Amino acid sequence: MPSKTDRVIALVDKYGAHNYHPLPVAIARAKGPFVWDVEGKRYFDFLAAYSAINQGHNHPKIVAAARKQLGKVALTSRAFHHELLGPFLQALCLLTKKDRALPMNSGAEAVETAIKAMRLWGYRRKGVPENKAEIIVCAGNFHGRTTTIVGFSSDRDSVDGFGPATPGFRTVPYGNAAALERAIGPNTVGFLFEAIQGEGGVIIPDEGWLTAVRDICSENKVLMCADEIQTGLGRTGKMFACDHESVVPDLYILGKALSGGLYPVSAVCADDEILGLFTPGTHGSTFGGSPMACAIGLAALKVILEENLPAKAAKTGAYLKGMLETLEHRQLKDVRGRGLMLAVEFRVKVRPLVERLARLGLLAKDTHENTIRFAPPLTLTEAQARDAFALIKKAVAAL
Ligand code: IF1
Repeated sequence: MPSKTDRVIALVDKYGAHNYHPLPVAIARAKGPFVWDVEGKRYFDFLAAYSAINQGHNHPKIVAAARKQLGKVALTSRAFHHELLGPFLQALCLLTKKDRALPMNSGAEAVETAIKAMRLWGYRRKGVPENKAEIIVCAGNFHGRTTTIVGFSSDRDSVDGFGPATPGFRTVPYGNAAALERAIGPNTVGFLFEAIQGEGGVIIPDEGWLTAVRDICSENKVLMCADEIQTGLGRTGKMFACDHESVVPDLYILGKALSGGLYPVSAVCADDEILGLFTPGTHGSTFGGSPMACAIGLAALKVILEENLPAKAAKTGAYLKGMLETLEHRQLKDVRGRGLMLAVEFRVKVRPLVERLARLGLLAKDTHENTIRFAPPLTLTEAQARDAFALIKKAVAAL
């Protein structure tokens, strides 16, 4: 007799495109750092939807804000005003210390918006000839799945079969300031980067790289555009990963935890010199900045600030990283990360470890076969971190 999990999976296999290879776990409900599957088994969620759930699953204050908005007005389109957009945009500008914010839905949409903003600025403010704008990106990047974005990905799986690539992008090695400086030309309008590469395997650049990037971009009139969709909003132990070097980029791209996982909410934040260039009809989105998005986004930001989640991530992350560093295994290669954006790299494929952890009651995700990332909600307590580590230790011992 097939289990309930089997039946859930069979339906997806039968009717879905197979663009994922999920673990055989069917989640039925979630709360805080935990999820329960359809069989009633509890797991630590150490992926947190790739850092969209920094506030913990179903944070009561974010759920309450969504419930309050439901039944009132969920969507007006931007053809009309509504009372929550101003406060949400104001909250984003206060948080990022930027003049303006442009709300979108998915992270990729916000990245595309930032690309359009940098090109527009290049043509209107830097005098780059029309259609000649160049944006520099990093090898090992992950910025989303649209055809333009995958066109500048260095991950073959993301690119093959989806050409032709959008022109106007140049790739430099990650973390290499000299290579960035060499790649800048008269038509370079921006540098799009992650302050820590998530999908690249939690790759942390050398101390000083962010500062060097800031100087190079300022000196060459190139916009510094930080994709903080995964690293932002407390994940790395600071509000933004750029804060580790007190560097302020020209554009912040936010997403994921901007909604606490309840709804797709993303945004680009930048000064008037950049976002002021969008005029009516030059950009938009049906759901971007909707009453529901703003109600949830406001509550999500409030929780991050009220519960001081960046500081919590720093403290609990250091505690968990300290325990991970006690792991002993001849195939263990590296423990790295900042805040609660942690990863353990092995010399062997980690999928068996991921599967064993699931059986023990902890959900995590491998990246690039040999690395397992640990990125729980930032609300994880130290006691919960200890319990979770006990499972990790047990699974590694059996590897
Ligand atoms: C998948 C990866 C993570 C992101 C950064 C933009 C986006 C993402 C730094 C786009 C999204 C997600 C997408 C999801 C899995 C996950 C992911 F494995 F794909 F690469 F987190 F590392 N910038 N990352 O991390 O945001 O459009 O998805 O809202 O595509 O499988 P999105």
